[in-house]
Amino acid sequence: MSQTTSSPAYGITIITLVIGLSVGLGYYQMFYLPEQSAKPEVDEHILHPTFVTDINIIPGSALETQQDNFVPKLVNLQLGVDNHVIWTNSDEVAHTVTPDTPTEDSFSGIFGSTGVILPGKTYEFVFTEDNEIDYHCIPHPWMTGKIIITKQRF
Ligand SMILES: [Cu+2]
Repeated sequence: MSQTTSSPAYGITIITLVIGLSVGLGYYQMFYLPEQSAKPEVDEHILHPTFVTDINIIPGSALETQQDNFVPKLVNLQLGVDNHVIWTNSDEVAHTVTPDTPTEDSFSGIFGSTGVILPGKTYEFVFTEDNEIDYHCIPHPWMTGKIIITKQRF
């Protein structure tokens, strides 16, 4: 007889296969997949840089006639040094920090304030990748700023 379908060994093989597959699948779903979709590993120095960079939304920023609004307007950041940015709204009007084109940091997520930054409130973001971002304020599009993030130069 060449057919072994009825032999108990065949059944055991099937069971072993099924168990093996389930264990493999379980591992894939519980350990492999979450690890794949988890946030990338980012250097501690980049997550907690030496300095915080402050950008002030100065009083009167809502006025189109006023040249200064985001101060400083152009900011050069170095990863691991000063890539943690805090915008403070010192104006009496609500403003936004909105990138000209949608920008996402693979660790910190989507860049830009969700909704408005109320007077006296802040918006902060930790940049973890080199990038060049032009941003503006939605209610006052003449308010613009630029962030340039570079890797450490050593
Ligand atoms: Cu504004």
